[in-house]
Amino acid sequence: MEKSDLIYVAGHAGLVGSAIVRSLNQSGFHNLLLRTHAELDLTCQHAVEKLFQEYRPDYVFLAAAKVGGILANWERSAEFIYENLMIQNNVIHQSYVSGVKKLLFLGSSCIYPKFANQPISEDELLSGKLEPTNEPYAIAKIAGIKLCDSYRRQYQANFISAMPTNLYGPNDNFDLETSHVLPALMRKIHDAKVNEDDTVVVWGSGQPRREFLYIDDLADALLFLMGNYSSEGPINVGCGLDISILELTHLLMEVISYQGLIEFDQSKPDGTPRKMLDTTKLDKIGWRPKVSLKEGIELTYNWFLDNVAKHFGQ
Ligand code: GFB
Repeated sequence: MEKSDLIYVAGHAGLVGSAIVRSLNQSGFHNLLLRTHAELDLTCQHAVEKLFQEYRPDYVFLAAAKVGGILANWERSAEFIYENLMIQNNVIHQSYVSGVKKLLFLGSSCIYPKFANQPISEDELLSGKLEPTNEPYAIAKIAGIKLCDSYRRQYQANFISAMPTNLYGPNDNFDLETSHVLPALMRKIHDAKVNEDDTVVVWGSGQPRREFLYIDDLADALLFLMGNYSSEGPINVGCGLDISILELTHLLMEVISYQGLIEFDQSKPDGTPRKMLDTTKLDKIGWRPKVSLKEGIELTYNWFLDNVAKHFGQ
C-alpha cells in the first residue's frame, strides 16, 4: 500500500475496524474512506455499488459484520446469517467490479468444526460439524472465504481471508447480553466490586478454553497480511495460548482487585469446548503477537474505566 492509496475500512467504528484505523494512522496512512453504519447500510446492494463507483478505493479492509457472543448468536441467528451474507456479498462483489487492488476479508475461529483437532489448522475447514450456537454465523463467514477464493480463481482478484481467534480490547462491546466473554466478565467483576456484591455470575461450567488476542495485535497482523500475503484459503491469526473461562475469571479478578465468589449459571451454553488456532502458516511468513493476555487485560480495563465505567457513573 502507498500513502496516496485510498483505503476503505468497512466497519471502522467497531472493535476491529477502529484498531485497523489506529494502526493505519500510526503507519502514516491517512487517505482513508470511512462510513458509519448510519451513513451507509452495507446490506443495501445499491448503496454499496454507489460508494464504490464514486470513490473506487485501492484497498479494502472488510471488518464490518454483525458480531456477538454465544447468547446473541444463538438467539438472533437469522440476523447474524442474513446481515453478514449481505454485507460481504455487496462489499466483495463491488470491490471486484470497481477494480480494488486488494481486499482483506475478516472471518472468525468459529468457522472450524466443534471437535476439530487442536490447535486448529486451516486444513480443518469443512472437515466436521460446526458448533450449533454459532453455526449460522460460521456458515456466513465460510461463504465469505469461498467468495474471496472464487473471485481469486475466476477473476484473478487479489482477495485474502484472515481468521482471527477471540478478540478483546479498547472499544469492545460491554453489553452483558450481546458481548463476548472477556468484556462481559470484565464489566460484571467491575460492577460486583463497585456494588460490593459477594458473587459474580459466570455462564456455563467455566471449563471451556478460549484463546484471546489483543485487538491492536490483530490490527498489526492485518496490515502485515495486506502487505505480505496473497493466497487462496483462510489464514489463522492467534497468539498460540489458551485459557479456561475459570482461569480467565481469576485473572480478571486479579487485575480488577476483586475477591468474591464465582457462581456458575449452567442454564447458559458452554459452546465449543476449545478453539485454539494453529498459527504455523502466519508464523512462517514472519508475524508474532506482542501483547500478553495480562497486559492486554490491564490496557483494556484502563480504557473501560475511562470510557465505559464513567458513562455508567462508576
Ligand atoms: O465469548 P463467548 O460469548 O463466545 O463465550 P464463544 C465463550 C465462553 O465463555 C462460553 C462463557 O463458554 C460462555 O458460556 N461465558 C462465561 C460467557 N460467562 C460469560 C458471559 O458473561 N458472557 C459471555 N458472552 N460468555 C463466539 C461466537 O463463541 O466466538 C462468535 O459465538 C465468534 O460468533 C466469537 O465466533 C469469536 O467464544 O463461545
